[in-house]
Amino acid sequence: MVLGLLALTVQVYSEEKEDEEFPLDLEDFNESDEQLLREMEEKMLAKDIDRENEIATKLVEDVNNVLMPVLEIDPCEKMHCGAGRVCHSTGEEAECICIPDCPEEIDTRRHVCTNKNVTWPSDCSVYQERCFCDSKDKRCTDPSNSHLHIDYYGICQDLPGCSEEEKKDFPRRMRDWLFNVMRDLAERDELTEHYMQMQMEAETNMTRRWSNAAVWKWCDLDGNTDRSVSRHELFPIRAPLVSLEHCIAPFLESCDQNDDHRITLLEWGTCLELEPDELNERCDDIQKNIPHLLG
Ligand SMILES: [Ca+2]
Ligand SMILES: [Ca+2]
Repeated sequence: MVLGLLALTVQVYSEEKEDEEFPLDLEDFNESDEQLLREMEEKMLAKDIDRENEIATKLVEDVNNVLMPVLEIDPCEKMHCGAGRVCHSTGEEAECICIPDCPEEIDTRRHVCTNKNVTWPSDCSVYQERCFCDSKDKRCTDPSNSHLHIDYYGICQDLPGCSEEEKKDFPRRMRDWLFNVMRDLAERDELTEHYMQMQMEAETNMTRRWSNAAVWKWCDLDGNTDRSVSRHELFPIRAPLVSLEHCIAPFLESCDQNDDHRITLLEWGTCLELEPDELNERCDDIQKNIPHLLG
């Protein structure tokens, strides 16, 4: 869903060209950029759905285990393999193995630039290589690649710097952007009830306009719900945008004010130039809701 930020913004932008306050420089975007980001968004959304399905499956299992014994199950059905891995079953046993083949990506926007500043043909190929090197597979091309990760999408390039003036203006553009993305998701009915209410509040209460969107995005990024956003958790907002919006990387760096590699809600609010007392930690945690579902 996070990857949709830009795609959504593009869509809103095309509908609201007269809005001069609109953030991010998207004039250079064409339909195929939009299509690409939309697909990336769907990929992320699918991951969210997977997580929800996992929880739902677990609930059903718990109920079924009480009511009836477990019938024959595909051993891979319950396996969740990490990036670059797939489940492989041999009868009753299941294990995660390195993905044998990655789909070929011809579109250079789907290539990725790694932390070693080397362009790889796809995200899949990076995760596959890491898996090979992690598991000492002879297909690993360089043992140090067990720490390989994606820096950003697109081929490696000299990224233009973010000028002082742009840096100064960026928090405002980011606030606008987050608000517009949240509004767009609400219109498409893609927010949970909890965030839908926060969005409505943002529409009607000027003091909540920016802060609710900021809180929503921070909660959304905090995948493991430990109430801080790690560098890893910034990936969905950073990697697809770095080559398109050159101020996003320095902006995100500046958010971790105490340099402990985690962004607290207060730090997030501060770098978006919001007042601390406007920030209430109002995350909607699916996990936290489970006890209620069970009654
Ligand atoms: Ca976290
Ligand atoms: Ca910090």
